[in-house]
Amino acid sequence: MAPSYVPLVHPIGRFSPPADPNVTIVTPGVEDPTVEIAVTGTFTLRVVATDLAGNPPGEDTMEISVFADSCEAAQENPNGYDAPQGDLNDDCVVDFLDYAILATEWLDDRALITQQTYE
Ligand SMILES: [Ca+2]
Repeated sequence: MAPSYVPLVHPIGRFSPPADPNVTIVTPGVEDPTVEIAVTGTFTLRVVATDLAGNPPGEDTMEISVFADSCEAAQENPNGYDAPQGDLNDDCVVDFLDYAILATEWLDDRALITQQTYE
C-alpha cells in the first residue's frame, strides 16, 4: 500500500483533511489528537507545525502500521516474536484448537518405514 500522508497542523491546532478516506482525525483541535485508520497497512504520518511568530515550519514523519489483530501485530514485531511452544495453528495462543490438531495427527508416522523406490 502506498504511504498516506495525513494531517497538516495549523497554528491554532486545526488539521487538514487526511488524503486517505480510511483515515479519520477523531479529536481535531487538541494538542495530541486521536487518528483512526480503518484499514490495515503501513501509513506515514506527516506533521507540519508552524507558530504564530512566523518562524519556518518544522515537520516530522512517523510510520504507523495497522494490523488485523493483536496477534498479527505481535508476529510482525520488528524486535522479534517468541511464539508459544505448542501453538500449532499460529494464532498466538495455546488452546484446545492446538490440542485438536495434535490429536488429529496423533501417532501419524511419516518415517520411511517401508522400502521406497526413487527414480
Ligand atoms: Ca494456537
